[in-house]
Amino acid sequence: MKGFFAALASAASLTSCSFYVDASVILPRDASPKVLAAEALAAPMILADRALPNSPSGGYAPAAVDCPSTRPTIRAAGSLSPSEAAWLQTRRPATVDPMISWLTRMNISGFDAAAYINRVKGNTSQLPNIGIAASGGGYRAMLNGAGFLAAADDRTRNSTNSGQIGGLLQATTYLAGLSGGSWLVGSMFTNNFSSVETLRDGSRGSSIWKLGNSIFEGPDTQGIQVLSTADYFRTISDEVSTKANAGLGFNTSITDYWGRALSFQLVNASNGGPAYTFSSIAETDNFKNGQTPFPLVVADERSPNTMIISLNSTVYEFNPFEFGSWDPTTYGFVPTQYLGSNFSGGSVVQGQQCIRGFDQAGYVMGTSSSLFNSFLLNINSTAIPSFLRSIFTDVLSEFGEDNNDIAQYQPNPFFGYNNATNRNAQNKELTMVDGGLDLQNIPLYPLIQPERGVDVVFAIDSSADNEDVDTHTWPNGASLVATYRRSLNATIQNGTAFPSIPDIKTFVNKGFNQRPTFFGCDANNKTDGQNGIAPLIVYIPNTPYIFNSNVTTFTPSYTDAVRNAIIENGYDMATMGNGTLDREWPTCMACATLSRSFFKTNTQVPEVCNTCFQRYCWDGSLDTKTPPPYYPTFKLAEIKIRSAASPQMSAKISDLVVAFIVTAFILA
Ligand SMILES: *[C@@H]1O[C@H](CO)[C@@H](O)[C@H](O)[C@H]1NC(C)=O
Ligand SMILES: *[C@@H]1O[C@H](CO)[C@@H](O)[C@H](O)[C@H]1NC(C)=O
Ligand SMILES: *[C@@H]1O[C@H](CO)[C@@H](O)[C@H](O)[C@H]1NC(C)=O
Ligand SMILES: *[C@@H]1O[C@H](CO)[C@@H](O)[C@H](O)[C@H]1NC(C)=O
Ligand SMILES: *[C@@H]1O[C@H](CO)[C@@H](O)[C@H](O)[C@H]1NC(C)=O
Ligand SMILES: *[C@@H]1O[C@H](CO)[C@@H](O)[C@H](O)[C@H]1NC(C)=O
Ligand SMILES: *[C@@H]1O[C@H](CO)[C@@H](O)[C@H](O)[C@H]1NC(C)=O
Ligand SMILES: *[C@@H]1O[C@H](CO)[C@@H](O)[C@H](O)[C@H]1NC(C)=O
Ligand SMILES: *[C@@H]1O[C@H](CO)[C@@H](O)[C@H](O)[C@H]1NC(C)=O
Ligand SMILES: *[C@@H]1O[C@H](CO)[C@@H](O)[C@H](O)[C@H]1NC(C)=O
Ligand SMILES: *[C@@H]1O[C@H](CO)[C@@H](O)[C@H](O)[C@H]1NC(C)=O
Ligand SMILES: CC(=O)N[C@H]1CO[C@H](CO)[C@@H](O)[C@@H]1O
Repeated sequence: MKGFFAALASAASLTSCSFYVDASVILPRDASPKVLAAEALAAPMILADRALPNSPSGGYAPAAVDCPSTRPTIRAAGSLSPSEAAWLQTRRPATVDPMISWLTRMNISGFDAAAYINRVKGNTSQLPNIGIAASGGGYRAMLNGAGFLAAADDRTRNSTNSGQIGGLLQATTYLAGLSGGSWLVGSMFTNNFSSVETLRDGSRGSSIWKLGNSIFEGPDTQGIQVLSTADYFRTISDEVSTKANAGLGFNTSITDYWGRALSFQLVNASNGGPAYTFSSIAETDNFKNGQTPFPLVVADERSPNTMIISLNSTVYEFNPFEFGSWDPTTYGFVPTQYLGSNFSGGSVVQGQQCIRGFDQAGYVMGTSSSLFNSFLLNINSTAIPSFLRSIFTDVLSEFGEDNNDIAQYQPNPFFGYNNATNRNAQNKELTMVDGGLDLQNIPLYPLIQPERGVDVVFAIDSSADNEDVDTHTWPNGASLVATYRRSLNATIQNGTAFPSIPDIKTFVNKGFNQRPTFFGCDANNKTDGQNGIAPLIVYIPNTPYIFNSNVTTFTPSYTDAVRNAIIENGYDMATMGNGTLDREWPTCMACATLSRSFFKTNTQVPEVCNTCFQRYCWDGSLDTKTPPPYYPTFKLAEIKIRSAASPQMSAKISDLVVAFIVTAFILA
C-alpha cells in the first residue's frame, strides 16, 4: 500500500487546485502562531475523550490477546444473544418513565397514558417496543436523520414544547443506521451518546461534524487546518499500515482508509480515535445502565467471485455484542470484540490466541458505507474522464477475480461454519459492502427479526431513489419495496415479519413519498411464512419543508449553514413543522407507537387514534399509472442560504474525488 499515500496526496491537491478556489484549506504545516494556537486548542480534546479507546494495541492495529477462559464461539442465530437479552432487562424498564412522559405530552385525548403503561409494563411483549431506522445516503442521510433524532431527543432545547416530539428517543429500544445513517448512529455512540445539538455545535478545537473540508482534504478547526492535507493522509496511511504490519496476517483494503478519514469528522478524539472499538460501546456507563438505545449498523455480504449485490445477498448487522446474520445462509453471530480471531467451524482454532481491536469503530462505519463496489459497476455512466475510466476497465477484471478489494473481514469468522448454506464457508475472507447495495437502504433488517419483537419502526428515508420513478434525489419508497420483496421470498426471509408495501408508482402517486405514512396498521394482515406480528412501519421521507435537503449522495463538503439547514429541515420533517401542517401529528406518532400494544391487550383504540389511522395508514389501494415528474415545493417558508453548492457541480467533483481514491487504491 506504499503508493496509496502518494496517490492520495496528489489526488487531494489536484482536487483542491482544480475545484476549491480557497487555497487556505490546504495550508502547509508550519509553526505559525495560528497553527500552534489550533494545536493548543486540540490538546485538551485528547483529555476529554469519552467513549472507549480500548484497542489493546493502543492504536488502529488489532492485537493478539489471550482468549478468555471460555473461548469465543459462533452462536446460531435462532435467538437473541444472552448479552442482548440481559441488557434488555435493564433498558426496557428504563424506557417506562420516558414513555409515560412522552405519551402524555403527545396528548391522546380520553386516554390515560400513565395508567395504561403502568398496567402493561410488567409484560415486555405488551410494553411498546420502539425502533428507529436511519437510512443511507451519505451526508444527506446523516444530517436528515440527525434532524429526526434531534426532534425525538428530550435533551434538545424546546423539543418538549407543544407540537414537538422530544422524548421519543429516550423511550426507544433499538436505533439502527446504515451507511450515512451509520455515521449518525456511530458518531452518537462513540461520543458518549451526545445529542445531535451537541455534535452539531461541536467544541473548541474539535473537528466533529465539521463538514466544511471534505475528507479528501482533512479537518480544519477554528478556520485553520491543524494537519496539512499531506500530513493528514500520512497520518491515515501510517495508521492503516500498522494494521497491515501487525504481523498477524491482516490485509488492508480501501475501507480501512475510508473509515479512518470519516472518523476525523465522526469521532471526537485526536486523529479520529484510532483505538476506539465498536464493541466498547457495551462498556460505556450509559449503555450499561440502559440509558441509551441499542445501536445497530447494517452491511451486506458480497458472495465470492461476484460483484452483484442482490436481494438474496446475505445481510449482516453489527451490534456492540455481536456481528453476524439472521439469514438462513450464514445464520450465526460472532462476538464483535473478537472479530479478527481465527475462527474455523465456529470456534477459535485451538492453540491460537484471540484478536481484539479489529472492530475499530470507524472501520465499522466505513464498512456500512463502502460503496466502491457500485462505483466500479457503474463506472461507465459516471462523469469520470476517459483516461481514468480506461484504467478502471483494465483493473475491473481483476476486481472480479480478487475478493480482497472492498471491506475485508479476514480471517472470515464464519469459515467452515454452516457449510451447507453459508455462501462464504470455504472462503478465508469475508467481503462486506455498503448495506444499501441490495436496495434495502433503510436498516429495517435488524428490526424485523421476530426474536426482537419490535412493535413500531420509525423509518427515516433519506434515499436518493431513481429506480423505476426518478424523484430527483428525493426518496420514492424503493427501499421499503425492496424489503417487502425480500420478505416474499420464503427461503431468504426466514420468518421475518414485514407488512405489505405497494409498488413504487402507487407510492409516488399517493404521495407517500411526500408525507409520513403508516404501513401494516392491521396486525392481522400477515404475509405467508411470517413468524409473529410485523412491526407497524411509520415511514418518514426526506421532504423539503424549509430547505432542499436533496443534496447528492456524494456532495463532499458543506458549510455550517447548509449542514444546519438540512438538520433543521429534518427536524421539521419529524414534527411536520412542529405540528404546523397537522396539529395532531405528534398524537398520531403516539398512536402508531401504541397500536401493537392495543392489539395484544385487546384495548379499545382511542377515537383520536382511529382518526390518525384513517389519515396516515395505507389502505391497500393501488394507483399504478406512471406518475408525473416529482419536483416538490416547500411545505413551509424556504430559508435562503448563501453559497449553497450547486448540486451539479458537486456531483462532478464527487465523481472525480471517488475516482481518485479508487485510483489511489489501484496504484497501491
Ligand atoms: C457521558 O454522559 C453522561 C450524561 O449522559 C455524563 O453523566 C457522563 O459524565 C459522560 N461521561 C463522560 C466520560 O464524559
Ligand atoms: C390536546 O388535544 C385536545 C383535543 O384533541 C385539544 O383540544 C387540546 O388543545 C390539545 N392540547 C394541546 C396542549 O395540544
Ligand atoms: C426556544 O423557544 C423560545 C421561546 O419560544 C425561543 O425564544 C428560543 O429561540 C427557542 N430556542 C431554540 C433553540 O429553538
Ligand atoms: C429466493 O431466494 C433463494 C435463496 O437466495 C433463491 O435461490 C431463489 O431464487 C429466490 N427466489 C425468488 C423467486 O427470487
Ligand atoms: C438470487 O435470486 C435469483 C432469482 O431471484 C437467482 O437467480 C439467484 O441465483 C439467487 N442468488 C443466490 C446467490 O441464491
Ligand atoms: C464499460 O465500457 C467499456 C467500453 O465500452 C466496456 O468494455 C466495459 O465492459 C464496460 N464496463 C462495464 C462495467 O459495463
Ligand atoms: C466445513 O468446511 C470446513 C472447511 O472446508 C471443513 O474443514 C469442515 O470439516 C466442514 N465441516 C463440516 C461439518 O462438514
Ligand atoms: C420547530 O422547532 C424547532 C426547535 O425549537 C425549531 O428549530 C424549528 O425551526 C421549528 N420549526 C418551525 C416550522 O417552527
Ligand atoms: C404477555 O403478553 C402476551 C401478549 O399479550 C401474552 O400472550 C402473555 O400471556 C403475557 N404474559 C403474561 C405473563 O401475562
Ligand atoms: C393485506 O395483505 C394483502 C396480502 O398480503 C395485501 O395484498 C394487502 O395490500 C394488505 N393490505 C394492507 C392494507 O396492507
Ligand atoms: C432537488 O429538488 C429540487 C426541487 O424538487 C429540484 O429542482 C432539484 O433538481 C433537486 N436536486 C437534485 C440534486 O436532484
Ligand atoms: C423461521 C425459520 O424459517 N427459521 C429458519 C431460519 O434458517 C435456519 C437455518 O437455515 C433454520 O434452521 C430456521 O428454521
